[in-house]
Amino acid sequence: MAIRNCWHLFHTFFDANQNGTIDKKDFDMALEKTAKNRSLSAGDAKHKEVQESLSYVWEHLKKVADRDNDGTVSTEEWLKMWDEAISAKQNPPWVDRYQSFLFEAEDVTGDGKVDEQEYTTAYTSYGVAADECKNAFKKLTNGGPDTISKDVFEKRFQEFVTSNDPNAAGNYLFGKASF
Ligand SMILES: [Ca+2]
Ligand SMILES: [Ca+2]
Repeated sequence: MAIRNCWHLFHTFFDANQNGTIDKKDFDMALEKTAKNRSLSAGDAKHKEVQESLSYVWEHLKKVADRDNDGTVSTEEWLKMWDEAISAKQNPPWVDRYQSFLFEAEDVTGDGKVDEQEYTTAYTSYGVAADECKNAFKKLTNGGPDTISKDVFEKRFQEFVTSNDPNAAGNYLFGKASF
């Protein structure tokens, strides 16, 4: 994966409390953000589903990446996980579930498509500037429909992870329009 994408994913999305490592607390914050964006209350079936997805992602991320078993994933451990995944041409085992979580977190109306408004709302909650989100969404959907389906989302995710082409649309999946 292009190294900038690797760090963008780490610092903007996974290390939610920005303390330089990924641990359970970051996933608790991700749950809070998602509940707020989607107006979910604790006890709702949907809230429970999101919580289960995030636990799954964290448990599997920890299993594959936390080599020294200290309960956190450091930047070195994160990088090593991706290096190995890319060499093996196989996504880490938590990726499918994370994609589904993220897509559903963004698709507020639940119509199976993410539009510019939904994309911007989701990523501004992770601290990406709204203008940057809007520009990134244009690049992400360049030449296609103005919404992202789950299939397209998954294709762009693979580009984000594996492509070294700075013009690949997948670079814009996580709200960053300039590098
Ligand atoms: Ca953290
Ligand atoms: Ca560790």
